[in-house]
Amino acid sequence: MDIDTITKHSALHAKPNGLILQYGTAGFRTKAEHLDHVMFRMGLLAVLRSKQTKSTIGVMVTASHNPEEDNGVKLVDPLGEMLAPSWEEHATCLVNAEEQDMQSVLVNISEKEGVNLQQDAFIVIGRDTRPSSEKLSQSVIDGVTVLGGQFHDYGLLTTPQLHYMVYCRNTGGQYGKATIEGYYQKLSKAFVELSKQASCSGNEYRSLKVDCANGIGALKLREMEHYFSQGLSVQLFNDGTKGKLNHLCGADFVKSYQTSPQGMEMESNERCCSFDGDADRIVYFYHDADGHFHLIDGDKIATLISSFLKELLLEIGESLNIGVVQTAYANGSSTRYLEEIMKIPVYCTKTGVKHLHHKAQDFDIGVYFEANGHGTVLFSKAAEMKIKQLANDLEDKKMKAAKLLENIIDLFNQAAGDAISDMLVIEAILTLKGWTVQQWDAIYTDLPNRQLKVKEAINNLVKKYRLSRAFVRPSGTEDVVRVYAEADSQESADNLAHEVSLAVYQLAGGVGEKPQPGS
Ligand code: G16
Repeated sequence: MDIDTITKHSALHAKPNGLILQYGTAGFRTKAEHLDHVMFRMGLLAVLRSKQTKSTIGVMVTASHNPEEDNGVKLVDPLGEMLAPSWEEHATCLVNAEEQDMQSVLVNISEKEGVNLQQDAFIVIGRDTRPSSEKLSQSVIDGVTVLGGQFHDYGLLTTPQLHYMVYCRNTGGQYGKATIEGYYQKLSKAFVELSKQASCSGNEYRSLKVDCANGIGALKLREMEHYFSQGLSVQLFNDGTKGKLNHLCGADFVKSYQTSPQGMEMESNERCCSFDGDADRIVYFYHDADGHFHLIDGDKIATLISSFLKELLLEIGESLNIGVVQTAYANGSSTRYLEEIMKIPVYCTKTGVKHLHHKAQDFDIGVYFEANGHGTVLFSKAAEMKIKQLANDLEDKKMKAAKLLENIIDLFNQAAGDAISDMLVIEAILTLKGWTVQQWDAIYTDLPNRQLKVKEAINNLVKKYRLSRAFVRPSGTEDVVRVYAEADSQESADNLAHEVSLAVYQLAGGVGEKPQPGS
């Protein structure tokens, strides 16, 4: 470690005085102008992690669903998962170190983690479309090179695409080719196969409206659409040519305010979906003939997918174990439906895909989705091999079901929740089932619920309402506290959410303010 060079470069990325940041739910996030030192230091940390794991590590510059003025950084571990918790602590320590302490913090981390400093390091970098992202990714590169790491800068990517690249590179290309072309080809080949299987059953070519949150999803979907256009035609809105990133649009807006995004033309009963700013979340929605808005969130996505997978397993007579992982934000109706009607076990983890991903690895087939639309499905190696073998060995209907499963496995991005991949999976399942969005929505009825953002702490008034739950937790990505409430009617859910918010404000000695869309 050449401390003089590190110190010299670090001075060019000086830490603002007194600024303390935490590695939150999904990395560091704050106003972009406060992040230069964070990026440089995460470049350094990525090199240490790469040397320790003898693997490629990913650094994604994005603040996902946050406003355009924010930015952030997520580190990606060798198998495409989120950074290990012990390294999150190192990240927080390094980012908050004063200049004069940088050397000792770096040495401490290396010693504690047994990093061989002579080992080669390789880092891959991606960034979203925020105006600040390009410069910040240069600061990451500065950190990587100053510690002698090699790197490949993929430039503009969705977050899940970077996770995919890391996974491919560390599995010797077995998972796929670590290029954007490789990603498009893998997913679209599986999707086109599924579309062919659907059309054999008489189901048709479809079209879908996509709200891209004015983010990277639009760019990448445009690049990719001709690969799968034989099975699906997409019409993009909020593609970044006019509007501001995540402003009054995108999955987080649609889910939080339970309303359609601005800038999208919708006919009644038309199937629409929204991505978030870095395209790792997706929610669906439509307006019915009476103009009522219907949200189909991550819970209903998990239900559609897990029910479909279970049906296929029953058809081929296989008893692979399948589980669904949710968080406390999951609507009570979805949990009841999965457990009581589908007889699929459901597990609850803390918020943050890293927790859900980890739990999902306990199953042959682990389906995980946060209600906000962030999720994917993990297949154990043994389950994948079994399904591939069955697709060869079985005959007739059973073989067809096994082949469907085989293609569905390839269509999921098993490294991370991925809006593009999830969209193609959902479209394939709906087409194969011959279902409309209304039929999907009707699987169960969501308990009315409300999620608010407030500035301070906690109380709950749950006992006053039927079928009610409420909780409050600090966000790990925004400077807010989130309030969630559900009850037997929308009016009760709204009242409960507001009463809880009010209690929080009173405890904090503040004055309540009802958040408005876009505030
Ligand atoms: C990130 C995490 C998600 C989490 C979301 C909100 O999503 O990856 O797991 O649900 O933040 O977290 P919080 O409630 O702590 O603010 P994204 O899409 O913003 O990266």
